[in-house]
Formats: sequence, structure tokens, C-alpha cells
Amino acid sequence: MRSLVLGALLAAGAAGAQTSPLPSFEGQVIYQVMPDRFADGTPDNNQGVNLDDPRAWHGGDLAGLTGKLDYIKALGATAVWLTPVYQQQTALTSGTAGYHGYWPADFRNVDPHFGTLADFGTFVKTAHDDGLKVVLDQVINHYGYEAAAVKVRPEWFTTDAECQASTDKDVDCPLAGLPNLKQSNPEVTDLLLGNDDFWRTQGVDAFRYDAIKHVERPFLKTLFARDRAAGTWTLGEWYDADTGTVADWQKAGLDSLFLFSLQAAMKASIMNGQGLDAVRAVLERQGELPRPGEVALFLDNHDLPRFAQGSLFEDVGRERTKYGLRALMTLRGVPVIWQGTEIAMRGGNDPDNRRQMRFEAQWTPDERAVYDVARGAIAARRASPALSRGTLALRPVPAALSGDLLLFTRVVDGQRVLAAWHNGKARRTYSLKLSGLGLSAADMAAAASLFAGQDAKLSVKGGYLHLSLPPQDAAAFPLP
Ligand SMILES: [Ca+2]
Ligand SMILES: [Ca+2]
Repeated sequence: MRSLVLGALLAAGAAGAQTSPLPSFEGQVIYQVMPDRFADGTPDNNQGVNLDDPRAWHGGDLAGLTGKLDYIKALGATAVWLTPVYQQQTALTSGTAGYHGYWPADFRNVDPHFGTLADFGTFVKTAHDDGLKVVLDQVINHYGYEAAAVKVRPEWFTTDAECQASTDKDVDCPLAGLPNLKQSNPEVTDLLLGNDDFWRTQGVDAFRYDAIKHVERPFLKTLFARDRAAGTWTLGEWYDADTGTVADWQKAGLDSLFLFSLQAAMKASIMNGQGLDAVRAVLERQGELPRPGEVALFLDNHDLPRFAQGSLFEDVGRERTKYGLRALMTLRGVPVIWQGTEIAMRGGNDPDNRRQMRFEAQWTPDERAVYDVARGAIAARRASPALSRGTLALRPVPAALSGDLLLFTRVVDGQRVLAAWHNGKARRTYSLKLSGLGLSAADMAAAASLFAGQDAKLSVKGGYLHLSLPPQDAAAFPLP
């Protein structure tokens, strides 16, 4: 069923002539914010706030976020992705408030906890003045459980009988019991397309579409085509997407999706110490991707346990988060950093992974050290065209080293960078034949990693590449 519909989408895409460049975020670094858990700009809108309850509103708002754009810019991000800021259902469901934004009651209003539409405008203008792009989360699959529309417009939603009879239950049945929109209903189509236009008019540069696995395919085709025509970059969330799924949907008109399979592999390899073969296996499939430079790459997000949570020991979690952040900045794609990962915040499943963000004055020296690595790695990536936009080519290493050593080059306009991820538990020097790596390079004296504060070196002599690498870290070297 799915492949049949996708086939139709592909055919339609091929028929439409591409006259203008496709929307692109290649070279960007996105910072993900959940506004309720980020920064509280004013107590005036803190109805029902309880910082001791992880399922309650915590008071963060658009004024607070706007006030922290300097922080996001200083980290080095170039774009901000906000989880939804729509007006939410006011009732609790299962003891949980709509603080996360995924239980909309009115798609064209800002929830009073976050502020007003004017506050949103101020946020967008300030972000743009700071050179930051704005990515807004869009919910297109459902309303909140207690939204008035569910009772007022029952024909907009699938019934139990329709769900039972459906051959595509991912699409036609409720996700987590949420009132399931029928995107093929003309009124629903108009509503959702109009929502996009509404937020575009507010100055949004890109949309992150929630739960696209659960949305009717013909509607998605229409939606993505309209966004593309408007120059809006689109990022889809297909939970657990692997390279094949990302490739299918890029062909169908989405600019980007989150590559969940790479996140899982990085968590296993970097945080859980399982060797680098899982990461290599994902990267070996990058040739399937029509636009690898657009794919969204991440260590964690608001739906997954925190990256640092993968180790019982807080110091190990922090050190391996540094490794993960540096590794992320060597990859081809668009890195996305979830608020707090730059200080290795901990937290298990939702809502524990959404603890209140803490800023500089509240950090421990250890947290500041993680931040310094994050900022340095982002700066190195942005300063290097090869790391930002270069093609990625895996370099073979001897089988005995494959769990401990991952090598790839990033190349653009004749500039070359060699990325080296080292999973070994001790510092080690590797001497590898250049020809075995498929490389040639003139002799060069020892060069330092592009990542500041890292004791890693590369030299070339007599046809051999010599790498001196710290334990459990990722480095990047200029290659002449
Ligand atoms: Ca507030
Ligand atoms: Ca659905």
C-alpha cells in the first residue's frame, strides 16, 4: 500500500519541472527548543505552573526564548526549531498538560502560556535580525484530546469503524488515542494548508512536520509541493526512519527527515560502547539518499531518552556526550541539537527528558566543559566548508580495527578533511597505508585537529597516514 502510493508521488514529482533551486538547509546547525521548558520571560502568563511536576506547565514562553537568542547564537546554531506553540487544550489528559504543544485546540493562535501572536512576531523578527532561521513544528495528524473541534466537527475525524476497516492503520487509526484528522476531507485539507500559510505569513522559514507516518499520503504530496513552491524547507518526522525511508520521502518531495537509524547507531556505538560498525553500516547506505546534505542528524530529542542517560555514571555520560557532539559535527547533513544536550543534561523517557533548561549561571564546571566542546565543534564545522557541505566518503580500515576506528573524508571544492572517530578506551596511534584508504597525500608534519582543545594529531610520511587519537573521541583533520 505504502510503496504503491509513494510510486504515484514519485511519478508526479518527476513530471513537474524544477525551475528554481530547492529549499536547502545544508550548512545550517539547528537548535531545538521546547519553549515551556526553556526560559521564562514573564510570570504574568504562568497559570497552573508547577516546576515540581514534570507533566505540568513550567512557565517558559516566547519572551523568554527571545531573550535567549543570544545564547543560541553564541553556541553557534544558525536556526531554531520550536516545538508547537499553538493554543492547547486547557484540560489535562492522563494528568498531563499541553505544555509540549502537541495537543492543539486552535492551530492559528499562540497558547497564552507562551504569550501572544505579537510575541511570536517579535521572536521571529529578533531571530532574523540575529541571522537565525526559524523552524516551526506543525501538527497535521490530530487535534488535542479535549479540543472543541472534536465535538463541533465530528466529520473531520476518523471513526472507530473506519479505523477497524482500514488496511493502513498507521494512517487511519488514532496515534496514542488522539482525535485523528481525515486529511482527505476538503475542509480539513483547507484547514491544514491554511495553517501553513498562516504561519508562513508570520515569517517562519521552515516546517518540521510531526508524525508524517500517520498522515494521508495524497495530502502530504499536496502539502510538500506547496511548501516547495513557497520556498519553505520541510523536515519530516517519521519515527524510526532508516535510510530507505528517508530516501523514499526525499524523492516524494520532502527536503529532509530525521535519520533515526543513525541516532540509534550513534547511541549504541558512542554512548553504549558497542563499537563503530553500527554507525558504519548506516553511513554505507548514504548513496541511496537523493539529498544527503539535507538530512537531519541528532543525538537525542524530546521523544527519546537523553543521550547522556545512556551511561549510569554522570562523568562517563558527559565525556561521551563530548565525543558524540564532535562526531555529529563531522557528518554530512544538518545537525540538530536538543536544548540541554550541549551541557549533557540527563533524563529518561518522556517527560523526564524534558527537564527545565539551565543556563550559564546554573552550570557546574563539568557542564561548562561540555558546552565549550559543543561550541568549539560547531565553530569548527561552520569554519570548514568541507565539514559543512562536503561529500562524505567512507575509508576502509583493517577488519581488526573496524569497531574502534571509523574514517571518512569530507570534500568540497578541492578542500579535504579527514574525520576520525576513535572508540578505543585508551589513547592510540594508528599507522595506515594511504593506498589502502584510497587516498593520496603529500608528506606533511603533524597537524592538529580542527576541534579546539583536543590532543589529536595527523601526519603523512612515505605513503603512510599516522593518527594519534585520544580515547573515545572524534577528530577532524585538514588533508592537503
Ligand atoms: Ca512565563
Ligand atoms: Ca492519521
